[in-house]
Amino acid sequence: MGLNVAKKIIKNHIIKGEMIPGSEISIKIDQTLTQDSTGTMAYLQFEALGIDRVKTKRSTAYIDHNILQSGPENADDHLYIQTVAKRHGIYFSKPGNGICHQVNLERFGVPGDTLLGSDSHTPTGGGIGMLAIGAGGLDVAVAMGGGEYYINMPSIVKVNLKGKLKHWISAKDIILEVLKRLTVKGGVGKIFEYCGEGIKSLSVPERATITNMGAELGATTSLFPSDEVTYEFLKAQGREKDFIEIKADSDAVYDEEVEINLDELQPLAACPHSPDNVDNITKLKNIKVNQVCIGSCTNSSYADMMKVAKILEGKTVNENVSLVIAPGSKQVLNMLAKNGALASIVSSGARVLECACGPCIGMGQSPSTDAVSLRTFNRNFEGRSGTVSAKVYIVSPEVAAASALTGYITDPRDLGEFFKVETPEKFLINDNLIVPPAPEGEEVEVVRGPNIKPFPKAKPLSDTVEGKVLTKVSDNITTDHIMPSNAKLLPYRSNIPYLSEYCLTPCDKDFPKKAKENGGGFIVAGGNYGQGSSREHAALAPLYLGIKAVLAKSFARIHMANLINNGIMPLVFINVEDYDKIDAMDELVIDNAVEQMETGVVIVKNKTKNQEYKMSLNITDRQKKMIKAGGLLNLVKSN
Ligand code: MIC
Ligand code: SF4
Repeated sequence: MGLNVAKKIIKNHIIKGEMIPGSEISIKIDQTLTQDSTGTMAYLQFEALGIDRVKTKRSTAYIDHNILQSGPENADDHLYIQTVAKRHGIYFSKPGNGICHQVNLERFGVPGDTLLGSDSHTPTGGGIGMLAIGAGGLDVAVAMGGGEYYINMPSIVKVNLKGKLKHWISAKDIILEVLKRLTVKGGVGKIFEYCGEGIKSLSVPERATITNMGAELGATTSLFPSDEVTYEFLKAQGREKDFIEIKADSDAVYDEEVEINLDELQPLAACPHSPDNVDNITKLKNIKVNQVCIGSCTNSSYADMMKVAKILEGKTVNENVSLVIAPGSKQVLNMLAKNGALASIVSSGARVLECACGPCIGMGQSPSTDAVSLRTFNRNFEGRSGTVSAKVYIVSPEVAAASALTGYITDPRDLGEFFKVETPEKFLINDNLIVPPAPEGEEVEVVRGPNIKPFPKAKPLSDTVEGKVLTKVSDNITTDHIMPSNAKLLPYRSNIPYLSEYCLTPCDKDFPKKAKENGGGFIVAGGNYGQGSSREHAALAPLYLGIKAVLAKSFARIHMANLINNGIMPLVFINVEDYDKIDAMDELVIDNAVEQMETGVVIVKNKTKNQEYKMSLNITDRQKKMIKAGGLLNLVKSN
């Protein structure tokens, strides 16, 4: 039986288990990446493992999320990351070099390699034929130390792209179409493998737009084969030696299939407040736009920026629109500066931001009250922009640039004559913002600023777990709700005590206070709890506040792993109706917790209502050991 691309890479990296969907496997990790807002924690955890040198082929620490430096906290964290990286064998990408996923694709991505990144959009690397997975910082720390990475073997979905994109329709519209069909829960436990005639006309950065937003499906990862297109991209990056061909066998078997006819695609937008709330641009045409933001790890490649520059060339941004543009990397910005496209952008009235995440993670450019903001980003969760009442639409760069000119949501097909931007034969290569690690054995002092506080460590599971339901939340709660990130909070990513004061406050402003007053307790949640970011802080802050278990209808993959890694039980309602029976402040107890946990079914007693709920703890034996030991760090150290 032939193999698909995903299975070929997994087969080459598998250490334990078998490739049977749903069963636990462990794989060897070739490369890791971290970014600054998850990186400090990941490196503190790496240090706690007591390993001197990373054991990966390449590990890179990027600074891209939090580079506003509105106080010393960011700069302190950057210095810590720079020095800890140098000390332990990790490459350091200085602020200004670009967004981790964009730079990794350009400079380090290798087809057929595995990449584990402490950022949920790590699957961007799937655009170059890597098996690239997002995870919590602790999993990445363990992988840096040479530890294998455990996942449940995903089922593999074939996404068969037929035909060719029509003029003004773009890669963004492909992934928005997938999201429209499958929703933000539709990818859990799956890998999306793109194939078919249609992939031939998609460049590596276009492919990466698609695999990047596979994260919004909740997927484990997404990927494309490594083919002629991949070779051309690597050659243009001066890295043809990194190329290997990886294509699915002609008789490859898949678990599911989705077919998309590119000829039929329309320009699309994800409407407020979810990436799967997708509609046709033609239906949204009269909506007035206040702000347009172009960039992010999804749409900030050279080709994206060139398309935008050409649309803006010789024109002026509408007087009622604030347009900001953040090229994804120094390479992209440098090329735009050299070929004059930057001049078109600037003279149109656009404001050019640093090559970083910026507004995508609420680091500035919060829209005005009730504003409509069009963004080429990947997430439009409520409040993520920093303005709770803002209405954020996710669109392609073409739609964004066209709308910035007219002041209304605009179909780019109305722009008139089409132009095509080709992948350049040679990208401008200058890696002078990558600092290599110190040679082995060389002394490096690791600098720790006062903002870096010790992270909370879980305790081994006790036999009786009891407490109150501190809050009850609904479906699709994101990690932005659990641990909000914005310009005020992002500087405190290495200070869990401070961050915990904001934990779950967008849903329940008194949550931290109640948790403290009651000495911790439980969270009750709906489906897909914890979708979005890989931030471990969404588990560490609850841990700090004494949360013992989360009772939910279902969990998002990375958040569930983060909870377990930090010794918090993710319990799933076996009878979904039980969710409705529980109220906030009910008193719950789990007797014989250790014994019950081993069986995989846990009875939670509601002392207030005199009821019992059957919960499943559908986790592997290794994860059970972790919960028992009080988290992954305790387990790894005891091994
Ligand atoms: C995001 O897009 O939500 C982030 C910010 O990049 C996060 C990482 C973080 O919270 O630091 C992610 O995607 O994992
Ligand atoms: Fe940065 Fe936004 Fe990409 Fe997250 S989604 S890595 S915040 S650009």
